[in-house]
Amino acid sequence: MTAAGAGGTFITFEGGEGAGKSTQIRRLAAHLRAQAGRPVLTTREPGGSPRAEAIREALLSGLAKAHGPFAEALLFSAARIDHLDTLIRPALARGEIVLCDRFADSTRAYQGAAGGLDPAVLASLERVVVGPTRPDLTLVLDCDPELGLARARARQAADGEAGPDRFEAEALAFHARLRAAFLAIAAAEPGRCAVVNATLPADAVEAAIRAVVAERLPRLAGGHLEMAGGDAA
Ligand code: T5A
Repeated sequence: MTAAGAGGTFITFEGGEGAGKSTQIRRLAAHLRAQAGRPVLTTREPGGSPRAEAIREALLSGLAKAHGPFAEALLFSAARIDHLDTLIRPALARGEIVLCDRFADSTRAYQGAAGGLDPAVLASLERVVVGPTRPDLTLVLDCDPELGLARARARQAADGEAGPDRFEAEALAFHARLRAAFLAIAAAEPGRCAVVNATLPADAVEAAIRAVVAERLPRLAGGHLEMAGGDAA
């Protein structure tokens, strides 16, 4: 049985803005689809289900900002509850591999360490919201926040998107606290988390991620998934 408490495997990607999470999720999903021989679901937070995507709009447009970080944490949690109930847990129960772009560590880092909420309160909230559905592996993509924000800006310009969203618009000091928070989470939970140097070119980051997955979840990425007896994680 996996840490997520089901037959599937739950991998989350975390890190600051523009670290390359979306890019690397797409690449790992393609690799695992070819190697693992079972369905791979990619999803994101906030969002991933219709009701959670509606909450995402309110959060990233800045509509909820005036209510303060605790209200924002509650909204991220409400989105997470629906996402878990309607998408993640059913996929894990079917034995699928779920790759999620951000999860509960983002609440700890953004609303907690950078936003100033009491970590004990957030830990209680996380216990209620996430329950036993803990990631089997969390890949923390680490890079200098200035580099990540520049990448995010370049992508927005290329895609013709509007300016920075609610969190990208925060001061550099906020993003520096985020980086420290993600590294602290990884240091506190080394069995679950692995830090990947995201300043490298995308191909090198991809290779590093594949190496971590091969080491931590060997039967998943090794091309010879043993279905008998359940998941490898
Ligand atoms: N949030 C979220 C909270 O505050 N609390 C929570 O509980 C949760 C779940 C989500 C926001 O919500 C906050 C955090 C966020 O602020 P989002 O739009 O989903 O908003 O934000 P991000 O997850 O940060 O998404 P980004 O797209 O900004 O960053 P990614 O996914 O890390 O980066 P990616 O892959 O899109 O890459 C960005 C650009 O860089 C290039 C890509 O091609 C792309 O153009 N790139 C690289 N360039 C050079 N070298 C590399 N290695 C590169 N990798 C990617």
